[in-house]
Order: sequence, then C-alpha cells, then structure tokens
Amino acid sequence: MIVRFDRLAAKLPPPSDPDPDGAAAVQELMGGRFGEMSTLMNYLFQSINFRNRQGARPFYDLVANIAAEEWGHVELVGATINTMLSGAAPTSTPKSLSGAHEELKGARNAQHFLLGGLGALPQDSNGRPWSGDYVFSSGDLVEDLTHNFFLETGARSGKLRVYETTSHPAARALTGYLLVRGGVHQVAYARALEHLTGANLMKLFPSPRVPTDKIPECKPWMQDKSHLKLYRFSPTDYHELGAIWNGPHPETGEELMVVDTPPEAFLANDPPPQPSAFAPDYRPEEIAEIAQKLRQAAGLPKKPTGDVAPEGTVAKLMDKVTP
Ligand code: MN3
Repeated sequence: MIVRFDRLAAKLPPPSDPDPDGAAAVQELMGGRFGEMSTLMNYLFQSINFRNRQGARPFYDLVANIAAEEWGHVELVGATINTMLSGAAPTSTPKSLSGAHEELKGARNAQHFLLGGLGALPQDSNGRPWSGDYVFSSGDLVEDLTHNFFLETGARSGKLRVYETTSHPAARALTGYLLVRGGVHQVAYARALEHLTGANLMKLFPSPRVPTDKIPECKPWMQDKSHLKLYRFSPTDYHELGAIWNGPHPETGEELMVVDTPPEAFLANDPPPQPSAFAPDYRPEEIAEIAQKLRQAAGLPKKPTGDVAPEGTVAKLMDKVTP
C-alpha cells in the first residue's frame, strides 16, 4: 500500500500563457507507451507478481521502490498539463457560455475541454487511452529488467522530444526534472542486469544520447546530485537498494548513493477555476460557499488546513475577457 503526500516532486511555475497544443504533446509523457503511467504500472505489476522475493530481495526492493517514485511522476505530468491548460478558456464566470470555447475548437485534444475540465487525461498525445497492453510482467526477472531498461530508454527519448516541441515554462521544468530521474532509473535497471548477468547494457546501448549536463532545466538537478541518488520511498521497507545501486555512474564516474528518505517535495500551485468547463462548476463560488459551511459545521478552522503554493502565483495568469 502507499501513503500519499500532497506534494509534487518538482517545483512547477504558476500558470502563465496557456498552451493547449503543447499540453496535448505533454500527454505522451502521461499515457503514451513510454509515459509515466506505463512506468508506474509496469513496476507496480512486476512487484505485485514478484515470486521468491525473499530469495531475490534487492531486486524486489528496487522494482517496488521505483514504482512508488513513478506515482509522483504521473502527478507531476498531470500538474504540468493542467498548468498549460489554465486560462485556455475564461477563468472568471462568463456572462454568456456562448462561444466560451470558440478559440479551443481547433485544439489538438478536444477532450481536454469537451470531456475533462481543462485537465490531464490518461491518454497519449493523439488522445488514445493508456492501455494495459503496455505492461510487461513476465515473471522472468532478467526479461522484466531488460524490458524496464528499454522502457526508461524510450521514456527519455520521449521527454527530450517533448522538450524540443514546446518551450512552455511548465513543460520545460517537467522535462528537465524527468530527464534526470529517468536517467537514474535507466542506470538502476542496467546495474541490476549487470549484477545478475554480467552484461553492461549502458555500454551495449548508449542511448538515448541525452546531453543532460547541457540542458538548462536539468542543471539544477545535476547540481543537487539528483542523477546519482536513488531515494527510498518507504519509512519501513526496501532497505536493500544499496546492494544494487552502487559503484560509479556509467557516464560521469561519480559514486551512486541511496538516500534513505523521499526527496524534497514542493507545494502544488492551485489551478484556477475554469467555469465554462464546469471545473469545479459553472459557479465555483457556490461550491466554495458549501465547503465553507461544512468546514464550520465540522469545527474546522475557517482557513483551509491543506497547503498550496503561496497566493499570488495565479495572478500572473492571463485572465481572458469573458465573451
Ligand atoms: Mn518516471
């Protein structure tokens, strides 16, 4: 089971200029074959199905622990898509709904506003739903680890292509972070295979050639040594990561390290209401009023007890004139 924290793995900029077509491209990193839903579900199913885990403990710990990190990557991709869609329609309640989405009728993913409330969907960049067929869980450890290495390789290519496709600051922050963390997981599966078989996949397939040290949005994470760290995502379990995650980084030669806690996490920006997309309703203030009454009746403080990134971050959002 998992414990959930209302935090994001990386700091995203607040909503600024909307970029619905860029958001459609980012969907590939969510529900594409090599997207974060695929990495999460592959490692989740492989860990659920893992047999003789006591006999193979370091390998079980590795796959199960990385699955937990992937949950956070799914959340981060979703938050990025929402950031890029914010403001694509009026952010204040329009006087008339007529034509409120007129500007969006040519958008690449019409379901972002026709089905979702200007929000992320479990789809790829062509709007195809994520599929369980993307999960490979054969039970054969060498096959599964080889698949995972290839999955992380494809995932990094995808991230780099999305980086090349949109310069929206949220997409750049996302891909800068995920390129570094995907690199860690790629090396982790290569190390696991090397320990098991002696084959060095990093030498066999030095791909994709991602110059992370030259990408500005990767640099802060490299300075933080995030490319060397495998975080332990459990207060009680998965202690054997260090039996696999050790030795020099295959590209930089620096020493790999296990960090015994989850990484530093960040408050999410509160995405503004999109009344014409009925998110959270055509009149969001009504839901806010009901929530306030319930809070009072339950003896909760007047101010919400949960945290979002500090106020004012939404002020930069281009609030479109209501039609
Ligand atoms: Mn990932």
